[in-house]
Amino acid sequence: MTAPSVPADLRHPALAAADPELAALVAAEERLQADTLRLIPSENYVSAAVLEASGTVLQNKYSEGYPGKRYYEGQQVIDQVETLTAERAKGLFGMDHANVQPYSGSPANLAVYLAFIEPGDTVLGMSLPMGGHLTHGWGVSATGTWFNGVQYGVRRDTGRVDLDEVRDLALAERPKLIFCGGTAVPREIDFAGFASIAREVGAVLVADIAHIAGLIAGGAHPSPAPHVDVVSTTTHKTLRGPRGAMLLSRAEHARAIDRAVFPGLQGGPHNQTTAAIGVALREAATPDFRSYARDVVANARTLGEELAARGFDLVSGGTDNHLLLIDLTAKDVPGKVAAKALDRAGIVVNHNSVPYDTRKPFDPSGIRIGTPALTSRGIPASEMATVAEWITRVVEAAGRGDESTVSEVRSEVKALMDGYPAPGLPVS
Ligand code: DSN
Repeated sequence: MTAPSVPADLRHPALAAADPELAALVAAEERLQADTLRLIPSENYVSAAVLEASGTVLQNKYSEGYPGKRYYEGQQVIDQVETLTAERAKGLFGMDHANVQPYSGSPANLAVYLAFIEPGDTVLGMSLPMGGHLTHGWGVSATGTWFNGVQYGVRRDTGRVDLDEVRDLALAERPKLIFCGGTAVPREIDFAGFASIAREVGAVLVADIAHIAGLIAGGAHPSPAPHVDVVSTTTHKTLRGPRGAMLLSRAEHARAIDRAVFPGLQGGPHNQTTAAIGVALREAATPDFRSYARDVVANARTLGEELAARGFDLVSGGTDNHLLLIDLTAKDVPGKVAAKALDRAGIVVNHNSVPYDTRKPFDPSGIRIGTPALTSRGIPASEMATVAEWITRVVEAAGRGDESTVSEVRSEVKALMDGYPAPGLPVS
């Protein structure tokens, strides 16, 4: 790939001097993130403080093991970093135990399997095309290959999970592990309902809150803490931390979780990431973050209403959280065609399967959008009509091959973005 001709950024002088080619790529990505309307619901902008913590000398240190029980010396500081971060995680999410070492969401979920079940055992999770995650027992994932993945979905008429159906499946299949949560679930998760099913069949219940962790921390979604055995989450979505993950659990599962993460699955933790998670958790405990979480949901709800008013078909009819799943079948534009046109217009989304999709996963009928990143820029609900109008113009233009409308919207997007500088990025 040819590096774009972007001048080396003075924000990273050592990088620019040592490796101008990569410095130029970093500067180009900064420009792209500053200039575009980023609507991928699993992405965000971290604060300058989180960025700084991610780039510290903590990354120079090996520390396999846990605080006080390491396989390397020189842990005087690292032990404090990890303990502080784990304490903040426990406090924020109200769980007895926190393991802050998983490298990301998939290894975190794999550690849960290692902690609680054996290969061949049954796991019940939401199917990927219905909104679940690969690691909830989907066939092409190791979790659906090494374990017996049984999958629930959403009802065709409501687009929502039907707990009676989940219970029937659980009673028939007797899973040892149940996952609730997912990656394209626009509605509130009924943790208490899942817990009652898990108790009935004697399964360990895991809430995968990767998408909604920030909403839970900010009080904009109910907490799983009173109901579930384990909470798995990434730290970089609505929680607005670095790319990483955490496993939280009841006290009785602490040892099994810790042994599964290390030495079961991973080697040394990424200490610079641990510190940056700690910073994000401190930020997430503030009143400002509570307002942010509320605003994320308000923006998504308003954007959903504006899109529905323009003829878009929202799976489940709307949203309770940060995310909208849109079926473009009625617009007669495939999801990928729409996503590519939106990208050319400076509106970044991802194409996504919708429940009961008749198209293939790599060329599906839908797009998935969300409001965490735009809300981090301070873009208010009053701008959602404009955003919905841009999406409408571009998707309809994509259907008729009208590139000039796409270019017009690109300029309008850039103008709005210039008015709402992104955290952690240079101002234009
Ligand atoms: N991180 C998930 C998402 O984009 O929702 C995919 O693994």
